[in-house]
Amino acid sequence: MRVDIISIFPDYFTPLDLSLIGKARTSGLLDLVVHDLRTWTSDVHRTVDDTPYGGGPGMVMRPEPWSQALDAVGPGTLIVPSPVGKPFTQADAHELAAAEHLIFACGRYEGIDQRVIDDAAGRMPVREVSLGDYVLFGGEVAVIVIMEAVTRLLPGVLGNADSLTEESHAAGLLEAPVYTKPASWRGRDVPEILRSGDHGRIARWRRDQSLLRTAERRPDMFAAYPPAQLDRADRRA
Ligand code: 6GU
Repeated sequence: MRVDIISIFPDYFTPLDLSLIGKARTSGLLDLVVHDLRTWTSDVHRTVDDTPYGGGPGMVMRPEPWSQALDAVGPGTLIVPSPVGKPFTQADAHELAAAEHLIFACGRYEGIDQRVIDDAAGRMPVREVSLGDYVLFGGEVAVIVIMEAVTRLLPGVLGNADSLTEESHAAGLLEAPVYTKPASWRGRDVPEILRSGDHGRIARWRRDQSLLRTAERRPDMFAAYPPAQLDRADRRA
């Protein structure tokens, strides 16, 4: 997969050299390039922003540097992280993981001139995505989050493909709690059933914990869970 990230703060992306994303890059599974938006400015001050039409606080990113940047790196699937985007989900991560080329446009200040996004949509798929109902300084940290969610879905990145099918959100439920050694710690014991070796009962216990956790912590997710996916033992739980 090819990924281009455009930002006025390229230094934000040094974490993408580390851990499994770094490994995906050195192994050639991920070809990721970070660009400084100011590369595509033409004035001596390398200006990327201006005052908003209609008035109001803050500054807006000017269209000219963005159009030149997108012409230089595109076309590809353009992702614009923004608090006014559609909520980013695991389903989106799967869709993006299937793309050949992703382009991330990191806005700062009050955002990017809307015409940049509308104009790009005439040439390539565009998604404005939000991480949640809060406001960040800019799209940079959101891009790191989205890249983690996407990269771990690329074939060959995770050693154990089972971690993908078993995990929270894959099945529309939260995962059960997990434990490791020691069996007793600060007077707290690992649930006996997990040490029983009875794989049938363990699977049932985990399923029950998933349902209970989801119902308590994510009533929205629980309500959306297809009733056809509930078995008879689930209904008892
Ligand atoms: Cl994706 N970007 C910014 N700037 N703020 C956000 C966000 C994204 N998601 C929530 N708040």
